[in-house]
Amino acid sequence: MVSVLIVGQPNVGKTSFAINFASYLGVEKLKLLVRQPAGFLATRTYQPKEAYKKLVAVEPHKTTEIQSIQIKLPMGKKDKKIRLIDSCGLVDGIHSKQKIRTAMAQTLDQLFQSQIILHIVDLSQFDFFMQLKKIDQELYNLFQQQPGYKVLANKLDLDGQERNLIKLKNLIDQKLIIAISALYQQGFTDVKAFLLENI
Ligand SMILES: Nc1nc2c(ncn2[C@@H]2O[C@H](COP(=O)(O)OP(=O)(O)O)[C@@H](O)[C@H]2O)c(=O)[nH]1
Ligand SMILES: [Mg+2]
Repeated sequence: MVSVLIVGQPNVGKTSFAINFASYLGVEKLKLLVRQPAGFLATRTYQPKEAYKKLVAVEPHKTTEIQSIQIKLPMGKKDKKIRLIDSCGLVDGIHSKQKIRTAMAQTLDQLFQSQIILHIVDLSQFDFFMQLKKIDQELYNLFQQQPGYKVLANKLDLDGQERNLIKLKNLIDQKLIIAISALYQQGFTDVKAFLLENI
């Protein structure tokens, strides 16, 4: 099974993308491996709406993280199974909480085991920073040559984001960018096409 890893900083929309993309691909029941607050993993079944309410957080690093969703992609007469993996947000520096440091280390491990990496950045954060954050730049430097790598420029639905998209296109190779709105399922056709080309 092909692993598709979703990475990026906290709050960029990784979980929103995972749930809404699965829903876009026709998954009605999301069977999720979810890490419980006590630390162990358990399988839970959710409808997309329910999953969204439970797992999308306004505050970063919600402890109950999705681990993975299995999805069938229609390929000709056959279906191809993929594993969509939502990861803990990566941040610059060393996080003060042990639990989050461990989760970040797991994400780094996953990075080198996944054929496809969807690196999500939040366009609306560009107002303040004008350049990629260090961790985003490092991910980009590491994986830009890899065929299964794309940068998903998220939150295109918010005001003024077209301008930030242009800024982003000046910073990194535009061929590697897909502009999306994880919330409104914008750009999902392109993401699906990219996956079909690479699995
Ligand atoms: N406007 C807008 N908000 C979004 C979008 N995607 C995510 N968000 C919001 O960003 C916040 C963080 O989303 P979440 O999926 O939990 O981010 P994660 O920490 O990367 O998993 C939530 O308040 C979401 O509703 C988007 O495409 N557009
Ligand atoms: Mg999340």
